[in-house]
Amino acid sequence: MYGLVNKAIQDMVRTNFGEEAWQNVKQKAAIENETFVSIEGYPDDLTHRLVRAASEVLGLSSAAIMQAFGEYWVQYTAREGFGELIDMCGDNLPEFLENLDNLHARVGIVFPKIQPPSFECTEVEEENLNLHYYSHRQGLTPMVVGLVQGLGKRFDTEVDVTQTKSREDGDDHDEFSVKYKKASATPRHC
Ligand code: 1DX
Repeated sequence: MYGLVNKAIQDMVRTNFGEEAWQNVKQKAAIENETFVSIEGYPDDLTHRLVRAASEVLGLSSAAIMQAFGEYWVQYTAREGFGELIDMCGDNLPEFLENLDNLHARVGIVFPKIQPPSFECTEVEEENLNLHYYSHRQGLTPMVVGLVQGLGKRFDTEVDVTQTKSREDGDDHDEFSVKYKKASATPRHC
């Protein structure tokens, strides 16, 4: 995956747990290079080692780390140069989820080595939809829960994400039931 992903993990660990925690994660993950370059490709294995090492150092499950990371990714990419891209892809949670493949297609024009997952929304209603997640990669599913929660924060929307199908259980892709409710406008007084 592109280095941006590893940089975001690094930033999350540093910001939330401090420099010492990050040094421990790096050591446990046996990272040789000092710094990640956003637009350079890295083996997926390195990302998995980072998640595993963070899990051990911080005493959280790998799934918890990935979920927290998904949520972090939304704000991190918004402030690390991709805010306009993200703004362009929707004004609310369901619209953004419907546009995810378009977002990745746009990134792919400039960074052709991206191997984006594919997301499809079905049964889209006022307050819920089914989100289908197709990925070239294994083991990142908990991150999707966090990604959707991060989008909820971004769009001021209460979300509830439950996985309803799993590749681990033999289904051909992962599926989530997403319930959402936009926060009502704060009343103003004159
Ligand atoms: F719900 O692969 C909300 O490297 C979501 O299964 C989900 O293959 C937001 F410059 C620039 C670059 C770089 C921008 F080239 C990525 F480096 C992409 C920015 C998406 C914002 C996918 C990252 C593939 C790298 C993948 C989980 C799980 C998708 C990570 C989250 C908005 C992004 O992202 C899987 C790769 C961007 C960029 C966004 C992703 C690769 C997502 C989301 N993906 C690289």
